[in-house]
Amino acid sequence: SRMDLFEMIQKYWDTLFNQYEMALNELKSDFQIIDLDWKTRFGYTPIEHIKARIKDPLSLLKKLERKNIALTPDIFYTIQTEIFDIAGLRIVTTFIDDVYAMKDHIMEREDIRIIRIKDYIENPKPSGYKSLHMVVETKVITSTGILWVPAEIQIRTSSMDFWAATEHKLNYKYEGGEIPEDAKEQLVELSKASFVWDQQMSLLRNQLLK
Ligand code: 0O2
Repeated sequence: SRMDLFEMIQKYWDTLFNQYEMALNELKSDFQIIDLDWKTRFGYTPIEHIKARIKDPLSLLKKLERKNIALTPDIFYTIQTEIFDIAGLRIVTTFIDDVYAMKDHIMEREDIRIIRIKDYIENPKPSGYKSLHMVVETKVITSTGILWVPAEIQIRTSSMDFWAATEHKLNYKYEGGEIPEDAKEQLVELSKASFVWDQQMSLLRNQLLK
């Protein structure tokens, strides 16, 4: 049953949790270094802030249900091979170009392998959600050898982040139920409006850099 599975997830959580915690420490530190490096080298860093999180068990359970993953005893193997966002890093940048500069940087790193990239800036979700998602494996060196641990890196501008954080809270209020159609439409409009800020800021940046 759902409850049995939830208990099982909690039991195995510590075992699973460790490698994701290691991966997150690694990723967090990687981008703090990049932030410092770009600041000192160019007097400018594209990073506004970085946020790291481990997916909580309830959110994992919901995702398993959403993906119709069978609740069999090999579930912990399945989790490791099917769910890539247990370790999550969010990088919030100043300008749209910075999102792609970060992406290019990540693609060049030897300690990060790219599994797949989803560009919800080019192709926003029906909700209006915009962000660049990179599913990666990050290199972790342990006492017994090298581990490549899956993680999801979300890269977006402050304006996209403001929209996503607020939309998430509004949706949370309606958890279980669907938020009204009219509210959904307003959120899509707000997403478009917030993108105008990003575009205008980019134009201004280009003018000033000339
Ligand atoms: P939380 O709280 O971040 O853990 P896949 O992993 O590709 O098989 P999925 O889950 O559809 O399938 O991947 P996707 O859509 O690339 O990324 C999901 C994550 O993106 C979500 O994580 C959110 O963080 C974010 N996201 C996606 N769509 C929206 C949206 O409409 N609004 C907001 N605010 N965020 C969104 P989780 O697991 O839902 O939650």
